[in-house]
Amino acid sequence: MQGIGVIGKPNSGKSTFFASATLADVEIASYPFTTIEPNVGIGFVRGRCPCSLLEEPCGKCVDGTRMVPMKMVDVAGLVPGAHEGRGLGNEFLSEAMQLDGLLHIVDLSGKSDEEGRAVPQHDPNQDVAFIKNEVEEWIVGLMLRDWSRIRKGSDPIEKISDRLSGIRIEQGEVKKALLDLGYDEKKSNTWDLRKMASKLLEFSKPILICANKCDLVGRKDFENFKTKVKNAMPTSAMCELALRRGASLGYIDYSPGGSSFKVIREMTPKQRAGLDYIESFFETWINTGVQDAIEKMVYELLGMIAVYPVENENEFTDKDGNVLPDVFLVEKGTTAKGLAYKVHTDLGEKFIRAIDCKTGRVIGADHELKDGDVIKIAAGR
Ligand SMILES: Nc1nc2c(ncn2[C@@H]2O[C@H](COP(=O)(O)OP(=O)(O)O)[C@@H](O)[C@H]2O)c(=O)[nH]1
Ligand SMILES: [Mg+2]
Repeated sequence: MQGIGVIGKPNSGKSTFFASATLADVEIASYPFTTIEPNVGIGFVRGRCPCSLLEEPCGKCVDGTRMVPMKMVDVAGLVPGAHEGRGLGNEFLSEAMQLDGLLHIVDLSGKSDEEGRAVPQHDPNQDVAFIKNEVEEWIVGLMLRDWSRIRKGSDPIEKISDRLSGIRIEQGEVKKALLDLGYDEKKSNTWDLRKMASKLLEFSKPILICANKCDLVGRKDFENFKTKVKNAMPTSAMCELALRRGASLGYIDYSPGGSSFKVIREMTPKQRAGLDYIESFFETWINTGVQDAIEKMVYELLGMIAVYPVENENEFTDKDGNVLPDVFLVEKGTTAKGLAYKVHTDLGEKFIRAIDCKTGRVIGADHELKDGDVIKIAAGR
């Protein structure tokens, strides 16, 4: 998995969202939850830890919840005309399109225009439309670079896939998109590149709308917004960041995705006022939505599952005795051998068989893995 990105216009809250998502006061295996480069960091999704099957807890999960790491990228702000290079839009779009899925952070408060400048009123639906437009036009531009060659002769699917391989859109996805649009290889087809771009995005680069700054509006405003943008989730990146900072500094108990927090250390009146704001936020909203949005993207829209490779099938340990040392996010449908390749190319090449450690059963190369599987891979020398 390459990771997920946050995109949107300037000032919608992308960096706040990214900072909150990549801040956690835990360090797991080789993944400190922190920023790798200014705009690249490690976030996580929650998973049920398989250590409940062991006599002793693994020590890496919190009450049975394991944080499964995943790369996140804070893509710089996109403005209208980005696909033509406005505001370095080309570069930013090309960075975003390397990723598996995108969270589009929309400013639901309506207090900033399409360029992120403060205004009294702005319709957030317009932002959903303009970002979609920029992303689609950028893909159209990519296909156009080769279009005369693609339309001539045979195998347009293969040629389009070639053109799009740089942004990791696979041949199967191109085929699915074209068939869905009524493409028929036996007939002469008319091509609507814009519709193709839209379909390709639908099948291979899901975009989830995060209606951010929901703390500044009421539920009704969100419901209104949602009538036009079906898959939107309400988020308050600012509240999530404050909560995670408070937790990492030891002032409060809070677990990401939670619906409350508990004060555990004395604080200044200013800090207290900040928490009062969040307390009233929780009266209207179930949670900040940040963790839920990430998990909806990873588990639902991208269809990922979390699997745990180990070396000892009874103890769930690696060769040094670390319990459940690693966890990988892989696509649904990944096989035992596929996992072996993800752990190490060598392990894939020398794969003999695997063991489903929860049941103790031997499984073959083509066995499809399930979420939460603990897998031992046996390989030759
Ligand atoms: N009230 C509120 N403000 C937010 C929220 N998220 C971000 N902001 C504020 O919006 C401004 C722009 O945020 P930033 O993350 O820098 O936006 P970016 O340009 O999209 O990266 C900052 O003042 C943030 O504190 C939110 O959920 N609620
Ligand atoms: Mg920013």
